[in-house]
Amino acid sequence: MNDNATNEPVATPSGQWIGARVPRREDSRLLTGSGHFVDDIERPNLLHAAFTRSPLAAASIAAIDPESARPARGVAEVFTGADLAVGGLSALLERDEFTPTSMPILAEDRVRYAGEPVALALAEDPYVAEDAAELVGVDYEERTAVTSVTDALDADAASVHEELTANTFLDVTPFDDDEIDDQFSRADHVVDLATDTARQCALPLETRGCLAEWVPRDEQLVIHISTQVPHQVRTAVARCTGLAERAVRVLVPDVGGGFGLKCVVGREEIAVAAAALRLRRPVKWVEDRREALTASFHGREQSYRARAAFDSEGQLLGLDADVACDVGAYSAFPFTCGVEPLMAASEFPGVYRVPRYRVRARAIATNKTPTAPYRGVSRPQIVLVMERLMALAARELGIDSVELRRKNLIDEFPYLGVNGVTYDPGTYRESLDLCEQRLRAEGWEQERADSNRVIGIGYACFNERTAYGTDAFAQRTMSVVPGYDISEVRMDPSGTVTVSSGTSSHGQGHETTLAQVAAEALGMRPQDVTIRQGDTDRVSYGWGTFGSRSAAIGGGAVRVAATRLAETLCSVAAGVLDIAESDVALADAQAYSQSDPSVVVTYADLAELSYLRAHRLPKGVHPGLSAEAVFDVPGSGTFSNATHGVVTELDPDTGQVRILRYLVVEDCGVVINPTIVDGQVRGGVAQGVAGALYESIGYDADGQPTNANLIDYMVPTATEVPDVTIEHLETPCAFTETGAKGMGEGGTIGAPGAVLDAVNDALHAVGAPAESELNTVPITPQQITTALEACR
Ligand code: MCN
Repeated sequence: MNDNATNEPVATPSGQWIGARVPRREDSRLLTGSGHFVDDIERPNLLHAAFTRSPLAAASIAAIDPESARPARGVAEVFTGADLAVGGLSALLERDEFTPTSMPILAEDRVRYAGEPVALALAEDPYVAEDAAELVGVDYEERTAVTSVTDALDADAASVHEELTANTFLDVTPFDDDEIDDQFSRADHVVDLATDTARQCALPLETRGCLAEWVPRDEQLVIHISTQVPHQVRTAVARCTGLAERAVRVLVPDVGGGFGLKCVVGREEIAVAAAALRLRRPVKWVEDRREALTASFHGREQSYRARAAFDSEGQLLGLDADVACDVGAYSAFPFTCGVEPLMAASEFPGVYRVPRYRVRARAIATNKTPTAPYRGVSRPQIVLVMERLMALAARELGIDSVELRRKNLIDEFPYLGVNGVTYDPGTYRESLDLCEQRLRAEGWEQERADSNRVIGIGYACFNERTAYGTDAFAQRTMSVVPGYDISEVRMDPSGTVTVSSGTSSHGQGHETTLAQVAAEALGMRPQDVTIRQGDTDRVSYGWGTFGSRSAAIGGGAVRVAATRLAETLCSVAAGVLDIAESDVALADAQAYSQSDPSVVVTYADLAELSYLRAHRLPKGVHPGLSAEAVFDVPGSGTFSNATHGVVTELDPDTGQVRILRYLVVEDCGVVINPTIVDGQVRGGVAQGVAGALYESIGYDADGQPTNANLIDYMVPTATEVPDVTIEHLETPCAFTETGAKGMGEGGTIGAPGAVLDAVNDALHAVGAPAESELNTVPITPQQITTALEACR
């Protein structure tokens, strides 16, 4: 609840800040045009950067001639890869099944996707820079492009990288079982499925961009960048340029979304940093939308061959899958091209008890844009596949598909999965029960029976592993291992607090939620706490924001540091008030005696004493009020869970899928800010619906992008995105400081599976034959009209 007149935050009825609907502090500046993004930064003497990009998907470079561009009027410099002479980016997995390759900052002898940067042109006028980039002469010798997994695995396929065998970066079978084939041959029911999901672009509203400048006074290369991972940008720039990390400072202004695409480091960003270092002039680059669609990172293009075995009662006996991910031309730093296959392999069993499991997962190279983690990373696909297998099995067994799911849900916690993962307690059954109960009560089945409308009701049950700590990431075998995070909490002489965090909000509202966490621990108001992120000089290291980690891990570090500062405040107050430390309590920005609440000192007085009149501090108490903490989550991380329930209506004339109802019942442990969590769920569902019904990046047989604009790449608008009703269940996490689990990806994870299930339920209800049901996304209007015609 908030006081509407002032928009002042109001605590929960029990006086807590955790759980309060504190209005997003960042919104007042973002909604009034006062946000400050990379492109708002200006510098005297600024050069604009534009990249010469390969028009071909696969070619050898016979020659690059920057001289054709250098003399052009207004051109300051043109760099080729050889001129820039910086090291490439290597994103490695330390396992035998992975073949390392390097991504040069500017291509020199080969190009491997249309849009790959080959040269960098710089000019004071951005249009001159664009023209100069076009003038760079590049002599290409076209090669055969490999544009699909099927092509890539063909025995006669051209090779994307000479180092790779069969165009395969990674081929792992992390879970195998000698008995699984026997199990399948003995099973009463086996269902199988072949499915593909389309390539998508995460498409943040703000494209990538950076401004790099050498600051002589600090002897630092300062990079202002739209990123999710400031410290990893620092590491990458330092490694490529040979600078010490101390000599690189990364600053993150407001960021207009990332969705995973900005949690890897782009080669363009390194090139801009290297150019600024070389020229000792500020250089800015802001990606245009076509570049964003062709040369930024993609995700989600995966093929599954999967089968599931059941006994006569519908108990799941085994799961067997082959996952091939089209990861494009390079392995992105730091997450590597293994991120999708490894996520799919480790998380596939999801919310179900799977006694036997085998999975093969591959990262296949093609002459297409490289991929990066995109919100949900493989989980939208594995949930879609699992839920589809459940629906197919239910049909074969002749039982209700919700009943079949319920029968197989994990219902005892902690549960050690066949995948070696420990699942902490959640509400797998309760969320399904509530979701089903709500939709049934709304009478959709009756509506369907009483009308000619082609209505379907679909569900997806899933969990979302969040708060991957160091242990969980170490399993991935990346050569850099994310996990922990660091926070510093500091009270200034006026008694207000600044928190520095290694996390990096880019739309999630951390300025609000992390302030709530600190305020709760310190006994003060969140509006008196300022959150600072995105400055690598403030925190010794941090892993930024991805993988739904910031509430659980970043919030953990904030909570521990704030609690330490609270302890210091107690000991200073005990000396000042001349009472026992155990008698001191903190509330409303005051320290007081519990035995006599009239004995009180304000934080402002304590802070003034601590900094400005330190000679009057009690003996043994040091001046200054600050504390630092590192927080990590052990083991497998923590799992939030949800059930999505969707009602769709199919239009037999146009093939349109209309979403009539979208219900999410979710459990992310203790909710720090329900308004923000609801916003995250809604945004996530919008992106999941985009994957289910609309978005698909196209390439032709030569590897040319076919829809790199926002007319042909169909991003859903407010008209297509449904209203989402959200119900919360709350199972506090036992090993995060606040009891919160992460949830930032869940909306995206559940939506494709739930929408597909609802569409197939509608087709089934009007008697479409089993073979007319759909298995792939996005679902197209043509598929719907064809399937409906099959029942006429
Ligand atoms: N939260 C909460 N209570 C909880 C859990 C979360 O109040 N129990 C709040 C958090 O404090 C935070 C937000 O919800 O303000 C999301 O928290 P969390 O689940 O920890 O996720 P992260 O903050 O680490 O964000 C990452 C996640 C991911 S992986 C992607 S991708 C994503 C997303 O968040 N990209 C986004 N949400 C996005 N939202 C916007 N606007 N833009 C993006 O690019």
